[in-house]
Amino acid sequence: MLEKTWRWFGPFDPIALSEVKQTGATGIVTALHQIPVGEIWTEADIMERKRTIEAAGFAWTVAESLPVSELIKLRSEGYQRHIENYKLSVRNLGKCGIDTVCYNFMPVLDWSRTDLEVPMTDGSVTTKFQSVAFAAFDLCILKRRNAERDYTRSGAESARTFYSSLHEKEKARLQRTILLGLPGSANSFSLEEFRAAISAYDRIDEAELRDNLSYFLGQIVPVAEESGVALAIHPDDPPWPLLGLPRIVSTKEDLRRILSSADTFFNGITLCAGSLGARSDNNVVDIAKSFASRLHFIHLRNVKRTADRDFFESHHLEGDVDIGGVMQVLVREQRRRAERGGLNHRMPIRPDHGRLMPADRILEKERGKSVYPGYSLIGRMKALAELRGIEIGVRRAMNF
Ligand code: CS2
Ligand code: MN
Repeated sequence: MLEKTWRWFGPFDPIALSEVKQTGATGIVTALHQIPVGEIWTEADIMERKRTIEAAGFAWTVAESLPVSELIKLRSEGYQRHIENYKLSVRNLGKCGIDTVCYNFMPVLDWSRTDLEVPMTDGSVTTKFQSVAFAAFDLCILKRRNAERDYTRSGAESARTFYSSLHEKEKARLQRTILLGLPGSANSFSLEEFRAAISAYDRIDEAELRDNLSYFLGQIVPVAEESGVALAIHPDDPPWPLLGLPRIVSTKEDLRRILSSADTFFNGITLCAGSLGARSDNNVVDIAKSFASRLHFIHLRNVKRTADRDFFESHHLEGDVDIGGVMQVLVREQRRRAERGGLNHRMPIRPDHGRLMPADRILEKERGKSVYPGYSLIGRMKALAELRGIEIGVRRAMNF
């Protein structure tokens, strides 16, 4: 069976490991969020977290994420120190027996949505991305220099009309949503900080960012290989450029290029079905098949596309991505790896996001802590249950 994992944000996560126990997950995916991006994950810090996880009866199987600093992505002043630190963190993870590292290479932003609280008719709450709202933020709230260049005339006009249709409260909510910090961090940007972070990329186009990624891989992959740690790049979410920032991990072609830039097992992919699936020209099953031998971590999640570059997060078995088809590829690949006695045949998967259920709200109230959007207990428990069921169904049908 594929290894079932659960993302846990550490001791401050409102969900306890004792609760994760009933979900069917056996592996924990976590990060040392307390360590500033760019600094070293020491063996002592890693071991402390590992012991907490093991004491609760789990294994720590993937580091998600070992974040890549903006300095490295920009390759600007100070990046070498961060690269050396990254190498040390990878070595330390290897020494502590953590053999998979997830990271991404998205400038400034991690995943982006325009609404994190979309009520659905079944009473659950989901997230969505709406291009016109994002453009409205860019043109009317952020007022990014030269933003006009990134939109067609009619696109910009629709964004302005959309913006003027919003109440003040809705405008403020849109701003808050887009500036919200990454999952795992409590910080969010101010508009000023956000502008500065973006303008650092003024001179960086797609080609240059690709170059910086291959430089990074050239430095880190040999260390990963020596340490027995498989690197797994997470695709862009959503998989297209935002705010004039280049994005280079969005399509099958992008992934092919990354894999061939350092052609070893240790340079691999996190297959995030929901991220890739937001683009109608990405066939996730085909992508999974094409790169099966280099998939080190799998995020299963689904999206429903409502227009070009608009989507909401659907229930896991209901969106546009053929999760059953992806599962077939994974099950086949796991068998192949096991037969070869190969590396990494655990093939860790996790439900990436779940709906916020009314019962999750009660839990939040009781604990006086809110969960990160997409990271509630009941919503993800449902998702994981569905994924486990579909895996067994697929295995039966394939006689595996
Ligand atoms: C995650 C990402 O919540 C999510 O969507 O898949 O935040 C992911 O952890 C990072 O992009 C990986 O570096
Ligand atoms: Mn993901």
